[in-house]
Amino acid sequence: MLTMIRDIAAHVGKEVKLGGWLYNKRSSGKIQFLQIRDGSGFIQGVLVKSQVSPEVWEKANQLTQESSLYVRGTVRQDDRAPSGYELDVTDIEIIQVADEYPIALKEHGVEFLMDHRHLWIRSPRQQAILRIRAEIIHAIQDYLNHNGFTLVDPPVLTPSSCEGTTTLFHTKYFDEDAYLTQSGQLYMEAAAMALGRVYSFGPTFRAEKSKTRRHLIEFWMIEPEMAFVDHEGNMKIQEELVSHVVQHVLNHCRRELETIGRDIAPLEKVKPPFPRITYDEAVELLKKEGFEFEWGEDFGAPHETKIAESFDRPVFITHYPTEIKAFYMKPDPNRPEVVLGADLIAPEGYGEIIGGSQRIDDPQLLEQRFQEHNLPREAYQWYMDLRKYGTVPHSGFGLGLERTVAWICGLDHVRETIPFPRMLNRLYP
Ligand code: NSS
Repeated sequence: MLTMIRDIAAHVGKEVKLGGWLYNKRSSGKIQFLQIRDGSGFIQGVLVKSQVSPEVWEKANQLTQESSLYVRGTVRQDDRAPSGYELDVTDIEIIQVADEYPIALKEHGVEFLMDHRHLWIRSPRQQAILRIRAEIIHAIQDYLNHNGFTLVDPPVLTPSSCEGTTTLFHTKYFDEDAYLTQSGQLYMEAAAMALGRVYSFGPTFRAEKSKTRRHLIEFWMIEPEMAFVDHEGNMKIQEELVSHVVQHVLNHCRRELETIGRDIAPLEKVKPPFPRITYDEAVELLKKEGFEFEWGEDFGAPHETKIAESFDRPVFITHYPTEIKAFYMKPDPNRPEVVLGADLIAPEGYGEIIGGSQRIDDPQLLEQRFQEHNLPREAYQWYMDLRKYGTVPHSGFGLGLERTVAWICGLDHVRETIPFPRMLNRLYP
């Protein structure tokens, strides 16, 4: 039976067997220090020449970076060790002496590392990020599952667009045209009419020619959709969800946050309620700051960063111009030129992490919007049915996982937030 490094505390004074890889090695001639990782953690193995057999000493000599091995030893508590424990090695079984490892323990350029992403993810920093990503997913599902939401999986192959036709990934579905999903939302609206409160979690695709630190071609989205919830109720759920996620990471990922050097002070402030400002107010704020900005334009990254600077937690920007938002967003009945929707902007310059809105529930208005947006009516017949057979007020939102991970981890690019990023110029590895 192998012991995992993460459980090592329970084995102090006992002999254990680990399976792992050699991360690094130091030697003083009489003592060898092997830094071993097994995926669950890191531990230093210590070999004293005079206390092990010549065979074991020789095996340790042969180990190169990332060589795979089984190692036997006695666990010793050592407060000076980073993990708090060391292993007094008694035996080594080499699985493979690794070829010269491309990612030596020194600085490498980003493109080189991206080309070796399949190996790069073994580094402590990348491991920590992937573990935080998994905890964020866990926290999101935990919150939604405990608040009456049912997980529903929308299709990936679709006959129509959700977020505009310019970023669709085209493919063939036998003889028909098909697209990779940009968002499961429309299907989630159908599911909300069946199950009340639902959410999806899956990959989404946008053929966006954007090469920014916030854009991926394939990214993962959490999309809750709720019957009988309006724009205000929608924002309340969002701020509770995001706060829950941040507090969960603070409580469960301290070591990982430390590994990546994240300053946690700004995260500790992330508690509801989040401030809300209207698009109009945001435009005023930008103008005061010296930006040239016309009402009706969409915000870019520099605008979002400037707006976020005024707040110490995520901020909702509400009531965007109807014209720049998706066809399904419900116009404000008191002011139809703006919508009952909001984007949630993360602090510290991380930009938009959520887009959400109340949906149009009136069949006539929806018909009109299809025409204005030039959408092929037949492909949306089923979506219209949702307004014919018991339409109700409903709302939902999409939380971009990678942007959320980038913000919580304090990373300057989304490429490190996903195991194998798909970007404008990258489909490999
Ligand atoms: O386009 S969104 O703003 N909204 C939707 O797709 C809605 N249909 C969601 C819904 O209401 N169910 O995208 C939502 C979020 C956005 O705030 C970002 O955090 C993320 O999805 N997003 C992206 N992340 C990474 N890369 C790209 N290209 C990207 N596009 C959106």
